[in-house]
Amino acid sequence: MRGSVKRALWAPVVLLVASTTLAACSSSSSTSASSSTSASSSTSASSSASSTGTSSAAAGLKTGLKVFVIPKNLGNPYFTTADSVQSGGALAALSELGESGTETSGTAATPASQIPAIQAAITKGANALIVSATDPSALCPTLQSAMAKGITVVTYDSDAPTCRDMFINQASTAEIGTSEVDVLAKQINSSGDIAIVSAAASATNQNAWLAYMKQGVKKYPNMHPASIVYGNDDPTTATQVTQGLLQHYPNLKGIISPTTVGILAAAQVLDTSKYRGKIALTGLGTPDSLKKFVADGTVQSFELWNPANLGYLAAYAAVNLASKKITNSAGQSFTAGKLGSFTVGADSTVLLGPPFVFTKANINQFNF
Ligand code: RAM
Repeated sequence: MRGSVKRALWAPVVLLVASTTLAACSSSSSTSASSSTSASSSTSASSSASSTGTSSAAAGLKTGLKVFVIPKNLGNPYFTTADSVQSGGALAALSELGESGTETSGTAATPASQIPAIQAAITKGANALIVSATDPSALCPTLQSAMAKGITVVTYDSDAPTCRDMFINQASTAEIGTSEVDVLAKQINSSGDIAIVSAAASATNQNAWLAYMKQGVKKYPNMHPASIVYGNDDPTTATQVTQGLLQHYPNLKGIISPTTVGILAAAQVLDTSKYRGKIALTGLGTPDSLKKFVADGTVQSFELWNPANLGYLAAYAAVNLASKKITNSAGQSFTAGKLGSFTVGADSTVLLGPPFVFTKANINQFNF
């Protein structure tokens, strides 16, 4: 009975997300113009050498296309890796192909912060948009208006299923959701109160993973879902909601945080003698940000894909579509430079591949 009562409580709640924090997030969007300008100026060189419509090294692909890469938010290291030239992400692929690549977004992972960047990209004459959706419903009218103008819309990382041409999925949604529960179960002997520190309540990817976690936990009758809290991909908020969990659930045994920002914040909160090794933490994180916590025992294992490869693949997909070299129909194939060949699957989705599982034994082999 206790289990079922707790299970019913594993519903989304916004715990200790101070309104002041949210206000701070949205007001910071006023700085997005300068952020996006600096991000875009770093990529403008790649475009100056080419003109729209000429064929590139990759046969049949147009060059000089204006492609805007629009992550959930700027300043999130996960997206910096996914998008940047330096890491070999989306802008590196666009440069290879002779396109004009620009990264732009707001600074908060909210539709209010992201939509103006999408609208500005449309106004600037975008040929393609590569978007990680903060909120599929809120973004849809803008993305649909882009598609109506003939602009290619590719989502990556977080989908907007009814208003894009193609989605580049980082890893199987089911596999991510269920494996995170399994990883945590192993660490806590399949027993005790557990909680989730998610990102934004509106994010497609987070909600898709959560749905599989809710299913997956049913396998473990002694694991009690206590709460889901939202850190909004903001370090301060993620820290506060994690601290709130610890206060409200003194018997908490484990946390899953399927967000790179959330898991880092949670690791920092748990990295004290009071909690280290007593409350298990897993989720999706970047190996570089969590090496310290794996070394000291705060985190045993967690997962992620290579974000740079995700961005790189999304860029190749967008250019292939915008060049009309492929359509978004299942069975269409294209080459994504150094990553090789990919085939479009059901729902116009392309899958990057299985995620990595990081542990003490392998984490130092990864640098992202
Ligand atoms: C965060 C974002 C992103 C997610 C990763 C794992 O940076 O929420 O959408 O895919 O974590």
